[in-house]
Amino acid sequence: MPKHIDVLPSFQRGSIEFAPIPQFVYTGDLKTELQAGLPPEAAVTMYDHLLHIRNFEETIVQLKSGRYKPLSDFRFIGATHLSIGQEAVAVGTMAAINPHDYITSTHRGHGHSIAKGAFALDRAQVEDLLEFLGEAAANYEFDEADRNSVYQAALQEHLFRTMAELFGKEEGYCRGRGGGMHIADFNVGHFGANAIVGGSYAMATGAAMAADKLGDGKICVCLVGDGAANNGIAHESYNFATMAQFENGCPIIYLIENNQYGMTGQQVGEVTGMLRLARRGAGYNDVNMHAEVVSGMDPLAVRDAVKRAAEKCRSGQGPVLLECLTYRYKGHSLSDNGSAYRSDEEEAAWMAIDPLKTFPEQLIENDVLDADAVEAHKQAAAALIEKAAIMAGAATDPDPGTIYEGLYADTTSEDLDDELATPAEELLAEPEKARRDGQGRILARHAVAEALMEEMLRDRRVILYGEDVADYGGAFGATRGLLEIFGRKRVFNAAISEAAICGTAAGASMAGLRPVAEIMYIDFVPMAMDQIGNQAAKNRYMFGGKATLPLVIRTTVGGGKGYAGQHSQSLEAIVTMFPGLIVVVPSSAYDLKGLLKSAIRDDNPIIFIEHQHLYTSKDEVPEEEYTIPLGVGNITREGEDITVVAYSFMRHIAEEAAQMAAAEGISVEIVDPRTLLPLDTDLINESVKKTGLLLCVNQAPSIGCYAEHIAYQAQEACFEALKRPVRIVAAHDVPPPMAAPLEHENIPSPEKILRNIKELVGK
Ligand SMILES: Cc1ncc(C[n+]2csc(CCOP(=O)(O)OP(=O)(O)O)c2C)c(N)n1
Ligand SMILES: [Mg+2]
Repeated sequence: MPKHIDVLPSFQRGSIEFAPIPQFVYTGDLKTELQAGLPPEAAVTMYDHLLHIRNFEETIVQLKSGRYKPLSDFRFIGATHLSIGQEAVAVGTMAAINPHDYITSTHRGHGHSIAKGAFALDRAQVEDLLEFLGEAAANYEFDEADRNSVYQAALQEHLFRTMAELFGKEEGYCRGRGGGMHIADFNVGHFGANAIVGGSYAMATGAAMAADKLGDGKICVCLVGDGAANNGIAHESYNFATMAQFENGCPIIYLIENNQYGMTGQQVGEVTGMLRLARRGAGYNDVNMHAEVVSGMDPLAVRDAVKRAAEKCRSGQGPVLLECLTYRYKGHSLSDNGSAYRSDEEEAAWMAIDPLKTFPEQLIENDVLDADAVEAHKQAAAALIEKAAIMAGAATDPDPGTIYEGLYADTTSEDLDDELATPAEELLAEPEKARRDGQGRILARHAVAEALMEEMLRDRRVILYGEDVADYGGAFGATRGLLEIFGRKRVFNAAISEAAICGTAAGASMAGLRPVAEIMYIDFVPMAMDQIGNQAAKNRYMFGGKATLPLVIRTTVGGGKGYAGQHSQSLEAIVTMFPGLIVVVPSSAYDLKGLLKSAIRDDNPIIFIEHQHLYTSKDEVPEEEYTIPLGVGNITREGEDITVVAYSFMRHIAEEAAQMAAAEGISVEIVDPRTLLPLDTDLINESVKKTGLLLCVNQAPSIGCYAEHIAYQAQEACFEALKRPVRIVAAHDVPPPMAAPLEHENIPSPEKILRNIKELVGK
């Protein structure tokens, strides 16, 4: 690919100029909005939703105290992070975006969820309202010919599903698997509240990136707290979204809902060095991320700012950073009354500009509603919430027998519509298969590139990114040639931001792409552990089985090169601790290609671990289409006396040992599980039952390694058949050392495996 920007030396004296960051530019009010064409009904709707949120949250206060009369016997469990005082942000934001636009939310996200769903219903046609109600329609009385009566039923159902989720009920938006801190509604682009502070930053960025690459006109609003804005992932995400290579910009609004405190840590004067967090926009691109400070106590100001920001995003100028100043009237949760770190004066000053007071005043002043009507709206909102709570109290507790439901998607992209193939005119170079040698063999790294190429041709939603994967072709050359064929829209270098790489892949996968991300060494995976373990792995289950995350994170394991502690670890076990992930550990070029193709087609988040030693090994790899199913192991050597389970490169070390054992008359069977999560226990245990002896080999230190799990499950399943206790050959319990003799001692060798085989067999 031709280089388009040369980096030439330039040392001109001067200073770096920053454009000013505007604050509180909105000068309007309800009067000017009405004059400018805001329908009075729309203003009333905004008021209604302010009331719904306030009432909902106040009901939680009552429920938690046990004094909620309509449900006096109900015991409310779960978190109580309430947004009383902050309603104008939720309402102003959702009033400004389209129903299909994406949002991500926070642990304090009841209001976001209520407003996102409610504004979507406001704009829905009768058919859509009926579809939303589904079978629940039978629970309501309404007249299909009267949109308003259908709407009232749908709104009631929405508030009920929200409350039911907080109550942990089957009818809740996430079937009670997520609760209030993880509520999501994929029907209206609500990609989830997040109880990891800042956890949604990268996912939101990925969703916006997907919207841009798919050209579907959507934007994403990433709602975060002031505390979240100080987390590392915030900075990685801002940088990712402002990468100059995104020529259309990234259509995301980072909306910091600054309620002045983290849990108790105060943003101004304590945990940051600046007055306004919007200032950070200047750190990421030359237009300050169009940053702006907005009154978060005025729903019209928020609506105005978000509307302008959304227009910027839709016209290719994203991202935008908005800071909305607001205040939570309650403590961090109901176990904190806020008095340890806040003054009465401060609380009173914010409450004096309460949107639930100022907005209805404006409605009355502008003759939109009279005082009686305002009162009637208050009563109506209270009645809706009360009914939602009563219905939620009577709703269904999940059946413990359903505990695994929603963990894995059982779908793939196997039956793909031809229209999703990459059109020939989009190809920048002729795609060519790797050149085979006389025996039909290719290098394993070429097998990886070939799998990627084939899948990118087959499905235009597959994109590839990571550190140095573009022009350079990846640190191990496994992506070489792909940029030339597919161009930078689909193959691009990410910043050195492992968390942002993995988190954006998760978000993009929820928004319609099928990303393949590369993390150069598995040693760097801990940098991205929240994104992998708390976000990608858990989203489907936490959101009631409603999210689909077809993404692959390719990474590598090394060792044996003297790269020492931080480039030689075998960390596969840490990703197996997160149910929801699939973990693949191929051991040959043939398997790399077939398994990677299956992984890309699978609808689950996959960690695909390639061993660096394999890249330059050769194997016969057909040019013809083939895939290898995930979760199915392989007997790579048949034997009678002992079973050795070994995966990835260790399979080859075990095979060397098996050959040496054969010379001594011992017949070794080798099982390569190929996938660790899920594990092909049937294949392993069948072999163990046949041989009566099991040795598990892996390259990780012995404590907590995956071989321990293989050993444990086998001794449980095959206890009767086992002649001796199961054994493990693993690395020593030290960080990988650099010096050759130490490193050699550390990594399981054929000799060490042979010694253990002989001891087990008794020879
Ligand atoms: C990564 C992480 N660290 C700490 C916490 C504990 N915690 C929960 S909410 C919170 C404060 C978050 O502050 P902010 O982002 O401003 O949101 P707010 O609570 O003010 O809405 C903290 C520290 C957490 N959930 N996640
Ligand atoms: Mg805060």
